[in-house]
Amino acid sequence: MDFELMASMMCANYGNLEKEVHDLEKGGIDSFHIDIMDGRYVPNYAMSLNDLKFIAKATRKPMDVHLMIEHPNTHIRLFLDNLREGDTVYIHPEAEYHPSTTLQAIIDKGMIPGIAINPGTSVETVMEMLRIVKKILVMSVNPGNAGQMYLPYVGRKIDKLLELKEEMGFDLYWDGACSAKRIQEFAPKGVKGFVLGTTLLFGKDKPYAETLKDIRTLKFED
Ligand code: S6P
Ligand code: MG
Repeated sequence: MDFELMASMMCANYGNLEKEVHDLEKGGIDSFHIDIMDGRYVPNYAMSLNDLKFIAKATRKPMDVHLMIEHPNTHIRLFLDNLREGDTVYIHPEAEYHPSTTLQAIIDKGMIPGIAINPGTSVETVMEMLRIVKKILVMSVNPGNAGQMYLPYVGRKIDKLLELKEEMGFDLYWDGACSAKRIQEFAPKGVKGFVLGTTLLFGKDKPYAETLKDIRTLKFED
């Protein structure tokens, strides 16, 4: 089964970030998920602009930038100027008065526009934006931290979004508490990619290449 795997770099070992990037790359990761936080939109800081710049320089793989910041339009240039065409930028629509303006700025720079949908945000409130964006990042945990528990009520929202994706023209991605079981359940339904954090990839006594191979060779029911 074909699906993308993104490494959640806030979970990486910052003692040797360059090696982390190269090990993940060698292991076959598809892109690097960068969780940018401002301590206001979410109660945490995690990664910032310098982390993004460092990782973007250390690899040719795509960046998958998840902006958990208030009013992203105010600072969107800082991020876009440090990305390459084809990289993805997600904003949280409720963090902006005019999210479609910010999405347009992302499109104008040749990057892939996305929105991240919180567990408590309903599909109906973002319906118009589904036509503008190319990617939807469904949060299956509340944004702000790694290592949280999966919120099972998100599953129904994913099913709803999967019904709309062809007509509206977007792909669906999973962020939060991603386990092998979730991939086995949701990849066959049509979720295109999964952000891997502490649940499956980081902080284990296992080389990244081995974990990634195990995920790629997971068994799926017919
Ligand atoms: C959460 C963030 C996520 C996490 C990721 C961690 O605010 O957007 O990208 O880093 O979910 O994965 P895990 O398996 O530790 O929940
Ligand atoms: Mg994220």
